[in-house]
Amino acid sequence: MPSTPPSPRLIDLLRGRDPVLVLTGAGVSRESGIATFRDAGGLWEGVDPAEVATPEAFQRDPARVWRFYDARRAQAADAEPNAAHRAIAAIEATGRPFLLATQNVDGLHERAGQRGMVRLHGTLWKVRCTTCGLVTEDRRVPLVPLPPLCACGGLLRPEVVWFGEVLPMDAFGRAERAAREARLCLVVGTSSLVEPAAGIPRTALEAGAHVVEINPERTPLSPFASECLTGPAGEILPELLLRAGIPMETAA
Ligand code: BV8
Ligand code: ZN
Repeated sequence: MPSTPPSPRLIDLLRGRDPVLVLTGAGVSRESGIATFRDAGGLWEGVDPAEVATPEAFQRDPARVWRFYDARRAQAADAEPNAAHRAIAAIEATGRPFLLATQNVDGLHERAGQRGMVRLHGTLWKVRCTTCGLVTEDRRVPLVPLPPLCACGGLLRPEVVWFGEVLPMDAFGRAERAAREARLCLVVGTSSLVEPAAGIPRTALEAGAHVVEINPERTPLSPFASECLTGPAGEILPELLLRAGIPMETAA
């Protein structure tokens, strides 16, 4: 359990029927064995994001960018959802108004049975043709040839949001609306460094929600959060559900 126990307010809100918004980042997949971006040993240690996560990088060297994403697809394909993913799906399963807004692209929330969710930064498991614009599901691991080509001959890119690219407006719009309605906002496993996703919990705070950060480390959100539960999400979330009497789905 986290260093500081959860507040009675948090347990009451989890027990209740008020709307809940959950925002997740790479930390929620850490206990599935998927590297985060900015932790020690993370995906971007020794790699400049501008080299692999911008349209310019893709323009300059598509094979280099695809090697980075092909490796992440292989890692995600081998990973299983962990207790944090299952706990978030269990909160939704209570039937209260719920939305998950994830920055993650690994597909583990979906595999944990999550329904009501928006993907703020896209998904590893779709590709988009840079010539004809066709978006298709693509689960090939590994990708051969690399870089992959569309049936029209055009170069395919990952359907993810790179730096300098606009987030999918419907996804971001739904997350912002949910942030204004939520009475409880759980912010799980994100360094809260990347905008505009990092602004979503601020919207919830301004609308009077109880905002709870679940993270082993402090982040720029920590000083503003209603409470911070310090520790791994895979331990803290199941414990919270136990205290709130919310059943965890048995392994799907
Ligand atoms: C936009 C691609 C504008 C997908 C990603 C200054 C200069 C340049 C740009 C900017 C700037 N200031 C602001 C910007 C904009 C920029 C930005 O925010 N930059 C930051 C870095 C300064 N944002 C953008 O460019 C966005 N677009 O603004 O467009 C625009 C407007 C109009 C018209 C045109 C354009 C696009 C943002 C999306 C970028 N894409 N990646 C992919 O490959 O996945 S960002 C990348 O970071 C990932 O997508 C990831 O989702 C995101 C956030 O990272 P986290 O998920 O938080 O992961 P991280 O490793 O950082 O943290 C993990 C956390 O987990 C840690 O806190 C750790 O303690 C914790 N943890 C570890 N273990 C556990 C745990 N927690 C719980 N349990 C555990 N067990
Ligand atoms: Zn095409």
